[in-house]
Amino acid sequence: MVRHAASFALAAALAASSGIALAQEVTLRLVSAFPENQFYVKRTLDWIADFNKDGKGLVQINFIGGPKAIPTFEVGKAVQSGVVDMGFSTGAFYTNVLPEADILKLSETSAAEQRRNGGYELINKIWAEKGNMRYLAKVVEFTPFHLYLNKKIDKPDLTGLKIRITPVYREFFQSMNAQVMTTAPGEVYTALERGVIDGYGWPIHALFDLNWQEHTKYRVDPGFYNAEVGLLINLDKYKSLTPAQREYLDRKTLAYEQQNEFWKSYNQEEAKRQAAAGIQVITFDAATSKAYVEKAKEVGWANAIKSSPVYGPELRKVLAK
Ligand code: 173
Repeated sequence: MVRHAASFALAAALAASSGIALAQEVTLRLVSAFPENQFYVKRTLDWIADFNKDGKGLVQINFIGGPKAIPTFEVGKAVQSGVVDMGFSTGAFYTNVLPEADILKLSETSAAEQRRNGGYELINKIWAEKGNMRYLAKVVEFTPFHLYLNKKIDKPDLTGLKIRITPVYREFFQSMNAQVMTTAPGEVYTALERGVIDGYGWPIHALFDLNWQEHTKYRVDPGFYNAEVGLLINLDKYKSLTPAQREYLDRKTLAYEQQNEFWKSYNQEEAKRQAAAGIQVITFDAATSKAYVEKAKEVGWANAIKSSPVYGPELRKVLAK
C-alpha cells in the first residue's frame, strides 16, 4: 500500500522533472477581425506573449493574423466551424452567426457586473447554443461610439449624407436619414480618401491607428453605446481542453478583462489627441443631446428585440441599467 503510493508519487515527480507533460500542450490558433496595425491587436499580442510564457507545456496561442487571413465579417463563422480555434472580434462583425452578438454594445453594466448578475452565463448560453462558441472575456469596454463627419451639421439630421457603418450604428444612423454603407475598418481610409463617404461611426479611440484623422473634420458629441471587443473560442475546442488547460485559459482571459479600467484614461487621451489633430467637435443644445442619446438607446433595443425576440429581453435585464 505504502509502496504503491510512493511509486505513484515517484512517477509523477519524474514526469514533472523530465518535462514530460501528463497531457500534451495544446496550441490554439487565433485570428483578429481588426487590422493588425490597430492598437487593439498590439495590446492583445502583448497579452498573448505573456500567456505563452506562463503557459509553456500547457496551452499556447498562435496568432494567425488579421483580416488578410480571415476577412473581418467571416471571423465569427471561422470560430463557429472550427476553421480557427479563437477569434478576437466585436459582436457587430459576427451577426451572421448570431444577431445577439451586436446587442453587447447596449451594455450599461460592466463586464465585471455581468459576471456577477448572470449576464456572463446568459451570454455563454446563447453563444454556445447559436454560435458553437464560448465568450471568454470582454477586453474593450467603457468606450463610447461617435459619429465622425466631414460635413458640418447643426442638428441630428443626416439627410443626404453617406455614412460608413457596421451593424452597431445602422438603425440609429438610418433613424437620422443617413444613407449607410457597411465596411470593415480596413476599408474606411480609402473610402474617406476618395470621398465615397461623408462620415463614419467609430469609437472615441483608435482612429489614429488607421490614420483616419488625415481625412476627418468633425466628431459629433455626445457619444453613444459602449464598444465591446471580446475573445471567443470554438466550443468543441474549449470542451476538448483538460481541466488545467481550461482553468488557465479562463484565468488569463479574465485577467485581461480586469484591465478594462485602462480604457477610461486612454479615451481621455485619445479625445485630446483628436483635438490636437484639428478634429472639431460638433455639439447640440442640452435637450437635443439628451434626445440623441436616448434615441440611440431606444432604436438599439427595439432592433435587439426584433432580431432576438426571446434573448433580446433577457439580455436587457442584465445589460441595461
Ligand atoms: O465601427 C466598427 O467597425 C465597429 O463596429 C467597432 C466595434 C467595436 C470596436 C471598434 C469598432
